[in-house]
Amino acid sequence: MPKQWDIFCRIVDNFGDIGVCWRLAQQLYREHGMQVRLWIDDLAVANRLLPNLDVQLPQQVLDGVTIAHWTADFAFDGVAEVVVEAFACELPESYVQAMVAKPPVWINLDYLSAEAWVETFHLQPSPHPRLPLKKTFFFPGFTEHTGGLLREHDLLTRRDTYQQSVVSSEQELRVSLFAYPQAEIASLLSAMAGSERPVLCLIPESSLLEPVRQFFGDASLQAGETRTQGALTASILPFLSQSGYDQLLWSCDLNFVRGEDSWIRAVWAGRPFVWQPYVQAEDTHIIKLQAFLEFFLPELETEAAGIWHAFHHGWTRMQLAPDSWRQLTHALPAIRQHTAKKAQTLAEQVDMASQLIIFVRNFQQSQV
Ligand code: TRH
Repeated sequence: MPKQWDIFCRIVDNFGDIGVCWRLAQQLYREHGMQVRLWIDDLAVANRLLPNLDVQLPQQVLDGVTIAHWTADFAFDGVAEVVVEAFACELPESYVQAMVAKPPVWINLDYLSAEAWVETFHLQPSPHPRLPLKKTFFFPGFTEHTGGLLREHDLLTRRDTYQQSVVSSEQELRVSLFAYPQAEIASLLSAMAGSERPVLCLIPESSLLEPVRQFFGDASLQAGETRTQGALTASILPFLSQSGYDQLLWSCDLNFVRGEDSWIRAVWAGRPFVWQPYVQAEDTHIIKLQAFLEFFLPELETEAAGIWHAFHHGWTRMQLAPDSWRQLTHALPAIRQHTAKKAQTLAEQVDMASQLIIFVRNFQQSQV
């Protein structure tokens, strides 16, 4: 079994690319004993998630993973046995040329989607147009015929222990909020302010801070501070570490998440969530949303499913219907039960890091 892995991560924008790559790198090292080098082009963004990263260093070891700065004058000391090109980030040309002498297992790790076509494209090979090299498309996904979802082997056990240790308030609805800044933040916060039940809304500091400041009419609002309006108490948290963010999700009655990685962490939290997909051209994100809801909602009782479906579409399309927040809060007990069950079922599938290991092993054997 090859042990040396190079993962290439180009941070397009936001935190999802590095969020996924870091989790994967960690898991390959911790759970499968791989030697992992993670190439990152933007150490400053990575530093938000990895507070112990030294952005000045060209190379460093963090939690067992070598992190190398991927700069314009890219230099490397040999090609790894397995190369992961995250999200079609395009490997440096010099690296690709060097791969020819001893071709590695070359994997393009794609974005997550619940769309049906993913099963067909998962593990399809793609020959290099000029060089005697071949890469394989690896698609994460929700079914057994895809590459699976990122999940550490002890994640649900740690979650259960944590959730049992937290006494939740019967009175207050505890919500975490992570979304794209163009979302209808003001409508949501004012619906929360008009709730029958007190709402504590926990907001990790991100690009959401600006719309939240506007809502409260207070440009000085910052991390560590709290504001109230009606039934709403909004608390700005510092941007959390990935494990701190997991715990936040585990502790809430409802989580607003976005993109790719926080979405799946919300699923694993087993608590109700509202997912806002990353906006893409030609409404591709709406297609992704619909595919996910079609996968996730069946077996939830009809009324709650209808409310949850409508809220997701309203939130993503930025057309929240006036009564949708009240309806959602009433449907939460049914949604909570359903999500917990769904997380348990999904956790019975082989996780993504293990599937990559299996693929690499099979690939090597087929070459002998
Ligand atoms: O930041 P994102 O919007 O990333 C997006 C998506 O991945 C999208 O698919 C991609 O195309 C685009 O980037 C380029 O959302 P995402 O995927 O949820 O990533 C956020 C990461 O940040 C995730 O790993 C969780 C982490 N996080 C923390 O560690 N602490 C925090 O306080 C918060 C709010 C998030």
